Amino acid sequence: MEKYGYRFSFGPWNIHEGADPFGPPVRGSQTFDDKLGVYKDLGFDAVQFHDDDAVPNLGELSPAEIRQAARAVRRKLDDHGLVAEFVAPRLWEHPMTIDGGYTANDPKAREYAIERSKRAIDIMGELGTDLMVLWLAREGTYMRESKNVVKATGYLVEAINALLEYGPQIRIAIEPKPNEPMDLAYIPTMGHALALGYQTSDPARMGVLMESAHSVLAGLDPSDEIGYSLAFGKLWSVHLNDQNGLKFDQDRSFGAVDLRRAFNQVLVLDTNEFWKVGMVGLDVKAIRTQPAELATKHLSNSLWVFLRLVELARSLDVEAVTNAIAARDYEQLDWIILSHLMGLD
Ligand code: GLO
Ligand code: MG
Repeated sequence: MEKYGYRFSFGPWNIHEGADPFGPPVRGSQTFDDKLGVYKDLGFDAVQFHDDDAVPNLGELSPAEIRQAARAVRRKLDDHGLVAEFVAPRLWEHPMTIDGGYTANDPKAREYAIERSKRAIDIMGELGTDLMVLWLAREGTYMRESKNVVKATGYLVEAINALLEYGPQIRIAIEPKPNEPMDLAYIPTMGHALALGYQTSDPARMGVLMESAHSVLAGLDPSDEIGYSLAFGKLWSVHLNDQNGLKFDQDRSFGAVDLRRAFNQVLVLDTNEFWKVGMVGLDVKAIRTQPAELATKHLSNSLWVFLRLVELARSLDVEAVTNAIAARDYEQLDWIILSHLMGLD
């Protein structure tokens, strides 16, 4: 398979049991080891981790034991010829993070969130990755008046500074999302994430991860969100997927809803040589009704769509595009793109 220099990743949560807020699992669960076994067959190179994907019982272990458990996971990765792309502290399930992690009103909860994130940095060291991803799931409000946004923003900067100091080698990529689980998230877009990074003690080690569905939920265009952060040299990873309008976060297969929107994401990534900078993460979920034995097709389909769109990006008639733009013939530009996507040119 020609991969044009791109490396692909996903997380264990992308092979899932299909539970949603209104119903139980519809597929049996697979062990982490089972999941590791399918990465290469599906064409993937790297694993994305939550801290507890790597060390499930980390709450019961000492820091030394957590490191030891992470070392065992590293050996499994090595055995499969895989690497870790990033580790993300899961700050949205534990009772101490019920009201948010870094921005909780309770100082003990904020301390828990920072300490837990330090353990994630320990795990990163053992797994051999310098990248931490912060999806700030509960850093926001269900009720606007319940937190002080000015204070909360300060808490976010303080927490990140503490992590940058604890891990002098690490880089942190913020994954913005405007809502879900919260009504209103504090860091909803690339612009918010970038600005926060520049406010920390070491802006050079602060970047972003763009997820297509999150950009759509924010009412923004994913390719512009990608391009904006690329312009600052700050796009360090992506979660490509698709999203059918403003509703629950769907994590549909890449390109499944809007192929042209997917093409534009690939076009901006590819023309800016993203393969040299970061991996292509596919944060996709099989739809709930997919039978268990077929519940990895969303991953391989997304990867294939990406690679096919790379080919289409590279074979786009740039001269025809330039001429159409020069003539301000935007109907022609529309046609060039659509006919290219439909294979008519
Ligand atoms: C949810 C997010 C989530 C993160 C993952 C890594 O909406 O997309 O899947 O990407 O937890 O931090
Ligand atoms: Mg994501």
